[in-house]
Amino acid sequence: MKILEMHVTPIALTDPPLLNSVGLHQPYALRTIVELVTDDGISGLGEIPGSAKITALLEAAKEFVIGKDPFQLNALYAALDSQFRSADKDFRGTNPWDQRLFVHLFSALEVACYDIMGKSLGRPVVDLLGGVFRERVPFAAYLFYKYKGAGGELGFEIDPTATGWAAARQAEAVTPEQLVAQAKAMCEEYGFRSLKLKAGALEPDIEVATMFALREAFGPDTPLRIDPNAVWSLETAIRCGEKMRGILEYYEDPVRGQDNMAKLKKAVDIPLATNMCTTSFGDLPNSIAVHSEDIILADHHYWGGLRACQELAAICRTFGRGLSMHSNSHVGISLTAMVHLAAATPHLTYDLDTHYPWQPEEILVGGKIQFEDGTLRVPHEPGLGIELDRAMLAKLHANYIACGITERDDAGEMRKLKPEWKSELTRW
Ligand code: GKR
Ligand code: MG
Repeated sequence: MKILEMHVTPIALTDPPLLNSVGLHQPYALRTIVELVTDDGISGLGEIPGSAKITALLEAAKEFVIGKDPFQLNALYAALDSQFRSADKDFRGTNPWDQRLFVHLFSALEVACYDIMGKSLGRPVVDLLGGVFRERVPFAAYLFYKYKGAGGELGFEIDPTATGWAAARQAEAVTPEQLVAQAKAMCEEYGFRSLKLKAGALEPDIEVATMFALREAFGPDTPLRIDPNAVWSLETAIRCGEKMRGILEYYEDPVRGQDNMAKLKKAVDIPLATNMCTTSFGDLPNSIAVHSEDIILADHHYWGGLRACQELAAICRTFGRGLSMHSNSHVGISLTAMVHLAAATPHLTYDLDTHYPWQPEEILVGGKIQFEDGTLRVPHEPGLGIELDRAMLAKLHANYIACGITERDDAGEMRKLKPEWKSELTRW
């Protein structure tokens, strides 16, 4: 079997004005869809964060992908590694999201190859990753402070006819009370059982008060997490950690870097989690040595694919670290790949993150994937078990062309409202 065609389609998804430590979400979030087609007409799908840089890299990779056997992932990796790895310099960057390109590139192609392998064998991807360990994969509610607005064409406007979660997604949330309302609406719609607050956006005391308001509203049996994306000083993280000690399931990246995380760990008795300080295999030896976190939030887009995340799971199990999954704005190809991976990975110890509720669009036949009690069932159909809605893909590609955004820039978006605003590595 050979790959004959590779199609790369950047898309732009409606994204509301969500706040984080580095500014404000732009009205559109970028993703890139990759489709591989084999000589026997089987097609496979992959999805990764979008940017002009990743589109260019994928285009440059085409000549090394076409002609390869989708079952020979090691050969594909070797061919791409020798051409593109050095260009990347493993630079993760200081933003909450990972800016390395090579891991994204390989992740998109690996997932598409797994989709092809599954379809050609008549088996779901989960079966190629070791088989079903759990039928249903649990996710957490991902809560954001936000300005009023639907994002996309509406920007800071809202659709007054929206109801339920569609209305709550557009509502302002800058106080603990508004955040609780957002959490209730999201949980009502999706059935999530754990809550994660994206913090680092407002004064730490307001964010701590929000955690207590969530605890009050949801009770002690709902696990709570807070993620300031590394903009708290060690002193602030210790002070806030001491306050929240009894109510947190885990404390995600309150401070920057493994050494600060290790110091925090010694000072407060709360499990620490990360998708910022330990983000590659190269980071693992020091993570283990200094014990910078208890839980690693894997992400197949950032760790270089599904198999890489299973290798990470084995390392976490060996060294007594927990494992969960990180997320960024995405549609159903990424979500479904996460579900196959999670279903096949026994050592996955927490409900997964997903931004999925924040995006109204879907590019799969059947529309938005439906959650049941905060979980998704692993598909049993061949491959990923999904089908591309080509009309929606074309529409969201047209959004990409029209919106003019080619790189995520939350700080720039915030400066449109507050010209003096600037990113800081440690803000509080
Ligand atoms: O989308 O604002 C955001 C998040 O902050 C995202 O970029 C992070 O990568 O979800 C993230 C996290 O740090 O957990
Ligand atoms: Mg995080």
